[in-house]
Amino acid sequence: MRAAASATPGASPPFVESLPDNVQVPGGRAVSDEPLSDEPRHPIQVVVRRTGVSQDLLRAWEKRYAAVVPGRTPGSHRLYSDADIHRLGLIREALDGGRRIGQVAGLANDELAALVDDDRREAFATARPPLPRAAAAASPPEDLRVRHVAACLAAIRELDAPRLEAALDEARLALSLPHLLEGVIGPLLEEIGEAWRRGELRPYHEHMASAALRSFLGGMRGTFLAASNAPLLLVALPAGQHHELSALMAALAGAAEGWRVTYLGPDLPADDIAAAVRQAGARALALGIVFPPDDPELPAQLERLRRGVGPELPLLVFGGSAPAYVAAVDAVGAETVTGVGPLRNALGRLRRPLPSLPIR
Ligand code: B12
Repeated sequence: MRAAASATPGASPPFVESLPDNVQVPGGRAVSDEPLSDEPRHPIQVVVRRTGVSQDLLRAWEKRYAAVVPGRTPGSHRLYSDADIHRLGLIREALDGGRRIGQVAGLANDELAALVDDDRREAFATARPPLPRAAAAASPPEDLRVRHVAACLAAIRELDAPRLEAALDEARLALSLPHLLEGVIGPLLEEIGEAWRRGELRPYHEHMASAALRSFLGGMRGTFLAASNAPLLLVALPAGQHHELSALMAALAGAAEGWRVTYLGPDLPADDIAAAVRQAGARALALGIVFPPDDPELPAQLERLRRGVGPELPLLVFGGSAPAYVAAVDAVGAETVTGVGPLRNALGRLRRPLPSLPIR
């Protein structure tokens, strides 16, 4: 069995990479000709890394849908087989293709593989390139997405935090991470903002929602385990910037991409962010600029930050107000990432070593 070359969580394209060497994958075939061992030998951390599915989601899939039934160690720790990992990869890819966990969790492997092959062939047939991560992330099934957003909004209107948490967990169970963040959380936050502006929601609704989302997103990050030698991503918001939820989404996307992530939070002066980058030896910095769009101090902060971290450090800027500072962002050689997909692509790119050029 050939180990997946870049087996960082979430980074590996559909599990093609882990198919045996003798399986040709022009359009990508999900069926494995080689019988996969049923011997339980992989702890949950390995499964998380190889499939990109978080620990919590794995447990939930087992508990609610018996998607796989792992073995147990004498200490009752879960142990998964190669066949389990293969199956979980199929399920994850089926979800990325827009299917629901309830629809696919009960299918046999060959049925699952046939579904996934169909999705690939369909993508191929319509001359659309096989779905890269970003594209897959952008389009959860509309009705499903809308239903999850509506369930969250209804709980917020009722100021019912436990119901909001349950609705968020439901969405998390049903959708892959990219779908959850870009299909539900992002649009939910925009809808909250619009309802607040229309006077339908009061600041206390926004505060309750923000608090629930902060712990939900923070909690999810803990389920991704980066390799100890994985590169470090720092995530922060400069002084005067207090809207941190997309920054928490950025931190989660970085963790799902296999980076070690340190989250510094909102409203931090440039000198402090730069000192943190130097002390921690960060390989990249993601900076949130959400509101206000007209802070006269911010361009100077970006300059100080660039001076503090040196000319080489990749600086990824995101946030609804980032476009308002485009000149200052360009001047410090920062890259604007407009969503979860573009951020993951940028992090994937930064991780891949530059190809060595032939010596002429
Ligand atoms: C939650 C929230 C709050 C919370 C913040 C809590 C917290 N800890 O973060 C609280 C209640 C504190 C708050 C306060 C205020 N808020 Co407020 N807030 C919001 C809300 C609803 C969500 C913000 C958020 O995190 N959005 C996350 C994403 C969706 O936003 P974004 O990062 O800008 O997303 C863009 C990109 O980053 C990208 N993207 C989306 N998701 C992701 C994910 C990743 C990983 C990446 C890389 C990119 C990305 O796409 C988006 C579009 O470009 C927004 C509504 C909205 N539309 O965003 C209003 C909003 C930002 N707030 C607004 C305002 C006016 C205020 C207040 C001034 C209100 C007041 N009078 O008190 C204060 C200011 C506080 C301050 N000092 O800054 C306005 C700003 C208007 C403007 N001109 O831009 C908004 C837009 C509401 C509205 N519709 O008018 N707010």
